[in-house]
Amino acid sequence: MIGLIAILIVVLLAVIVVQLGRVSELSAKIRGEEEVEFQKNNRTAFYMLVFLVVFLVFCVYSAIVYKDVMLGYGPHTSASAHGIELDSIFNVTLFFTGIVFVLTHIALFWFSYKYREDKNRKATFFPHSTKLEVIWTVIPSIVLIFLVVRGLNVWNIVMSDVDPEEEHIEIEATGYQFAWDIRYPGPDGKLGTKNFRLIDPGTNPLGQDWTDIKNIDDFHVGDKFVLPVNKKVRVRINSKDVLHNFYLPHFRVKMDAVPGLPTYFIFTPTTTTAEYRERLKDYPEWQVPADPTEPDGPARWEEFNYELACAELCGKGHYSMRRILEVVEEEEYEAWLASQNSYYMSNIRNTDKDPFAGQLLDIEILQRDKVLKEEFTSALSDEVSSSLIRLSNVFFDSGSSVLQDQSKYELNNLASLLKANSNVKVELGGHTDSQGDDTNNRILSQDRAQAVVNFLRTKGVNMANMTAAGYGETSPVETNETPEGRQANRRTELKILSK
Ligand SMILES: [Cu+2]
Repeated sequence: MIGLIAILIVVLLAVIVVQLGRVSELSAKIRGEEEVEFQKNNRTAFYMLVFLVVFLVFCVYSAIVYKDVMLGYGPHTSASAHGIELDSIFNVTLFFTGIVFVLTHIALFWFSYKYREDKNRKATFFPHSTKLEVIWTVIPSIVLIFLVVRGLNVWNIVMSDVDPEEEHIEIEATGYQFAWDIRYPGPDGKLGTKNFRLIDPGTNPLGQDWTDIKNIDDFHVGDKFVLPVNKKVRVRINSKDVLHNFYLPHFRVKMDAVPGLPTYFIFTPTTTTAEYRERLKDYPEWQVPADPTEPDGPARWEEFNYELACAELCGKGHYSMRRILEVVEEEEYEAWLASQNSYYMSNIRNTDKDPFAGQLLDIEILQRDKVLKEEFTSALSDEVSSSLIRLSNVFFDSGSSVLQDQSKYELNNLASLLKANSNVKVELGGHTDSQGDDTNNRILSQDRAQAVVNFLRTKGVNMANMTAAGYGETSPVETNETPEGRQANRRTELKILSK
């Protein structure tokens, strides 16, 4: 063992001696080759300049060659109104950062050339320059202020909510693992209320409250949803489980779907699917067959579709959260709407989940919300003399003045109309059919009118603006001889007393 260590020490000493010899040899060489080294530095500095020119030429060239794949150009022009604005922000930012990119690269390579090794040059001591600091602070600040203000401006345009009076379509997208459930409001133009407690995967995936008359015509769509061109669309965005993201890349629409926190996005499609296909047709990459195994099949541009995707990595089935959006002309949209079936009518109607089971539900009732508002507004205008509005969705328990739950939606709507027009004075009139005792009918109708007034008061309508009147059976609108006629006579009416 000791022998082995002794041998090792001798070997190591030998190695050290050899290495020391090498070091001195090398240092002598360096002193002799200083000149060679100097020339090498000169050459490298020159190559830096050559690289600078080649690199910048390459950048400009690739920007020109690839301009069609840049946001906002050629086939990638936005298909929505606000998208054009968003793209222009990208491009303005690219313009300024492009200038900075070119200037800093010129400075970087020029300096490495200019300040290459020079035997006669001494380093300059340059601790501070106020002028330089002002320049490199003020110029970027001005550019940044410009970019931020422009960005905020566009952000405000994109994110401002729609005025409820403004014409628009409101749909709802609910994300879950792993699909989107898309709901349309149906002919009444209003989405019904939801309550997560009512969610039942089999019969009520969104938790729609069926006592809300607005839910009755709402319909759900499958893999494809359709929107009309040039109409403002507001999308309510929800999630049932984890974070998802409602992403329509061609329309520059992107918004998180957060469980428990409804979000929205408003956009106006400006290009139909057919127009977008026509646009793609001109580009070689879209002229190849859509299916490579079928060279004679349709080209890629013919098969193009707008896509809804989820832009939040939400689980292993994330990729399957895909839906197709078709943007069409108004008439085609109307035809598509008419071909859709209400979820309530096809799944809930007359089942044990239906609060209106066995009751008449004609399409006019579904339209009541809209009609009530229209009638109210026209009764306030001077041209119309009639100031009587029938409240067709106010129901009472048989023979009593207890309001049924399903009455609350129409009365809520009425309450908001009255609150918005606080100078309007109204009378709520109760009417019965001719069956039963006259006096009892008058008392019942008075109590019912009072129940409506009380309900409206709890919703914040000024008590001083409302009176209740019981007309009993004195003012029938139909004959009392038939059940239909009697049903029409049992009613609650709103009379506008002063505007
Ligand atoms: Cu997702």
